[in-house]
Amino acid sequence: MIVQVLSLCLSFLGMLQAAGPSFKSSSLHNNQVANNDCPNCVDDTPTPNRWTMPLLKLGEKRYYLGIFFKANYFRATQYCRFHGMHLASITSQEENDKLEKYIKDFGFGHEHFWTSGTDLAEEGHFFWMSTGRPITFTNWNAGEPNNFEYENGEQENCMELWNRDGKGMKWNDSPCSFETYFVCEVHSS
Ligand SMILES: [Ca+2]
Ligand SMILES: [Ca+2]
Repeated sequence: MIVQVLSLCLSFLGMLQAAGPSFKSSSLHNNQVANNDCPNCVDDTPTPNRWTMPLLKLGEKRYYLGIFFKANYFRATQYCRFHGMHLASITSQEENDKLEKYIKDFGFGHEHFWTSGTDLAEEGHFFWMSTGRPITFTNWNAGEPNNFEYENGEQENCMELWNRDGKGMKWNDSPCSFETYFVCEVHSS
């Protein structure tokens, strides 16, 4: 019995030795630089990115919904840029309608969403921060933009989507410090 167990152990060790070198060499090959001075670091050489985000496809444009945390206009901008995107622009009724349907289908039709629209540079002149282009197609809620001024003196200079009247997700200028969800966009070309 003891001989049999020893025999099994030896053959198992033999398998480990046989498998060892190939495992080690590929591991070293991938992490050779990082392992020298930082054993726990991951290799920072470019590798294919297999991480994907759920995106609404619209021609060359893709929309991403930021629905996992609320952020002010600037932090939302930063989040989008960090992931290679911009806060959204909406340049046609078709884009507006499909984005609205996408948001409603997610069950977020009652929420507010930042776009990249802003008149921070010049009061009353809105443009898309994502593209630098002036706004041509418009979809404001009635009476908007109204540049409402709050008690702390902040005015409304950032554009959000908001179904204010139950008539769909139309546009509203809102204080940029307001924390809410947001829409990022990325162009596939
Ligand atoms: Ca304003
Ligand atoms: Ca407003």
